[in-house]
Amino acid sequence: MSLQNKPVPSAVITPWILFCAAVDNYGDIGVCWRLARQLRQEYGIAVELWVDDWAALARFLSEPSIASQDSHVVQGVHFRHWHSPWVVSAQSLERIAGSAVIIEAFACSLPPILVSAMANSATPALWLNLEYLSAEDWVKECHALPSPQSVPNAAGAPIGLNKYFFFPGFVEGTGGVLREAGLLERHASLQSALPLARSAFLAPFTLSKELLDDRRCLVMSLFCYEGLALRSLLAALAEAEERTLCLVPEGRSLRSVQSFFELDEEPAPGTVLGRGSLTLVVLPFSSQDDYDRLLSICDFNIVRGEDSFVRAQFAGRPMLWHLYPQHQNAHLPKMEAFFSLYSEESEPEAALHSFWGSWNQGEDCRDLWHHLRPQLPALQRQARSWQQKLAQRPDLAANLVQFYRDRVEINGTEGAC
Ligand code: TRH
Repeated sequence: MSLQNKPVPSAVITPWILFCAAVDNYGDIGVCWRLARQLRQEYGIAVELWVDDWAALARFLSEPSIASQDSHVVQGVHFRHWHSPWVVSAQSLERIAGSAVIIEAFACSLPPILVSAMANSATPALWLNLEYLSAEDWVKECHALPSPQSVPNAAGAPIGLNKYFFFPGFVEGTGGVLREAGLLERHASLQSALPLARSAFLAPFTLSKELLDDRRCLVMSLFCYEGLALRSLLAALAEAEERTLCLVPEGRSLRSVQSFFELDEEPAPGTVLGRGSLTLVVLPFSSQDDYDRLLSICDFNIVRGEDSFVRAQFAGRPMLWHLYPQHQNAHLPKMEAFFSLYSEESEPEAALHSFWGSWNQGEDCRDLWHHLRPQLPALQRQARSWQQKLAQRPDLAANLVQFYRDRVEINGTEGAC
């Protein structure tokens, strides 16, 4: 019996509280929102999601009206504005400290008064630090480890409290990745009627019938960070023999689009640009569900960060992962670690590997793209095989619920140590 079908014990229904600090971009809020929705919808858990950057949240959810509120419910998830300093009533503090689970997303540091209230609570919440996703080997060693914290009580004496590291990952022994029920079925349904799904998606944009009817035209989504690699790809697409329709959601990629097309300002959503064999459409930033549709209907997806990277894997299309760039190329070992899991070591994958490597070092990728493009049909088979493999693993929400059950219901221990 899958976890989703198991009866949910009443203890699981008591609120889970998530704290999210938006670092920059949308990855942090994207992951927290996706997780919160799944916990609510598939496990019936009441979820409260505290977010510090309320303006970014309003943009992310395309709900400008929430900007003037401090609390808002979307699809059953209760969003709350995390002000600094964090001021809550004594009653709320006690309620939150004694909830079922508190998730500190991406080491965002809980408000000190909450940590202190947890330490002093008779039934403290299970405290988890949800970490960034990585395919590196050490993740297995660190996943689910407790980190004992010493918190002073009202009299200044130390009280022990455990915080657990919860590491998402791709292999057994890690926390898994987010995958809600029905995701693969939705992709299969869109992809089984691809021409229809594509024309429905592209209907709002002014594109010639000739382009839309061109079966050899490659359809690509592009959601990455700006830079030379991106500009070199646009140049390669423009000079290629076969056409490309490149779909670019609003965001940082547009800085390079602007400079490639020598525009005075960043192009607005709805703009269609052309050079040589390349047609480029600027898309509005959409809901997460519509972004999944985009990934599903494309032949190749360029994705970034953490969440779009995982979603592209489940879309089952060949892809390029643009990692969040780190000082001294510290992101490259992360790329290599993932690629060695992802790859079946075929020749087309060697071309993909070179492309990913150069792109993630900010190099010119023009020639590498020309070499890669003929390999896409073979890479499509490999992407599908990875999609199926990944879907066999328990997902992040299921693993979190299981961790909670093991820790609280079977052992009867919560955060206290
Ligand atoms: O925005 P990102 O670059 O986030 C990154 C990573 O999370 C990284 O780990 C972190 O350290 C850094 O931020 C600070 O990329 P990511 O993770 O793909 O998040 C984008 C989110 O936006 C994801 O949830 C998908 C969503 N999205 C939409 O909802 N609609 C859209 O139109 C698009 C393009 C994306």
